[in-house]
Amino acid sequence: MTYTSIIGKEKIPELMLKYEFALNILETQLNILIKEFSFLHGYNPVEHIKSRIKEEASALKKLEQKGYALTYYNIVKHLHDMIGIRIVCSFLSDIYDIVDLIKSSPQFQLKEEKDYIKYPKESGYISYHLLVLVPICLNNTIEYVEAEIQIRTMAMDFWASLDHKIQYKFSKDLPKEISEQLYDFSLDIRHLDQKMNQLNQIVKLYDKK
Ligand code: 0O2
Repeated sequence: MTYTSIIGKEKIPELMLKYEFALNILETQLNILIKEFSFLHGYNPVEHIKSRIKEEASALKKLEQKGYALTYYNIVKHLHDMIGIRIVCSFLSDIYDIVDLIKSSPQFQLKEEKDYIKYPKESGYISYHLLVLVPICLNNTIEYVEAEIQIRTMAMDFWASLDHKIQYKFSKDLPKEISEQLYDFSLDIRHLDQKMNQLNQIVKLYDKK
């Protein structure tokens, strides 16, 4: 698949620039929010943050997988994760602290929320997704750009990274025995996260003593 096959491709460079601006704003806002949280609570719930703008080739592949024509319009309308930020936390409870923090901040406009922790995907995928609208000012007008924030523990991130690698290797046709094993491993991850979270509650009691 080539870049030249997109309808409206002349508008893509400007779109990519908008994504870059929006990502810069989002990263700054999130960093401030998390630093303030750490200052107030004396605890930083975040292990690390990763961000990316989806490359054109991946965007085209995703449009094709979703059955949409390769157009500029469809990228804007149907790809909600062109801007992606992943916040990796230590413990399960940290995820909900971060989610509450983002949702209660007036800086973020929430568009959608997906709790794949309570309702894991069929593959076994677990994470918390927030879709936010980032305001950017261009030519004296405010435009809202969508961005997906994925919030997960290190254990969930470990599973998702390896799952992604394996899925990529097999393209669409993941053999059943492999998808079943991946699902089973995701159950182990969920169990481990719960146990670690319980242990952390006990550790917190020691802090209070
Ligand atoms: P990449 O390479 O991470 O960018 P929708 O937006 O609701 O129309 P979509 O896009 O499928 O549908 O939304 P979803 O499932 O809420 O979020 C998509 C992203 O979540 C994926 O982006 C992955 O990052 C992650 N994800 C979802 N399901 C899985 C899974 O089964 N395994 C892994 N490893 N990650 C998953 P991309 O664009 O698919 O990939």
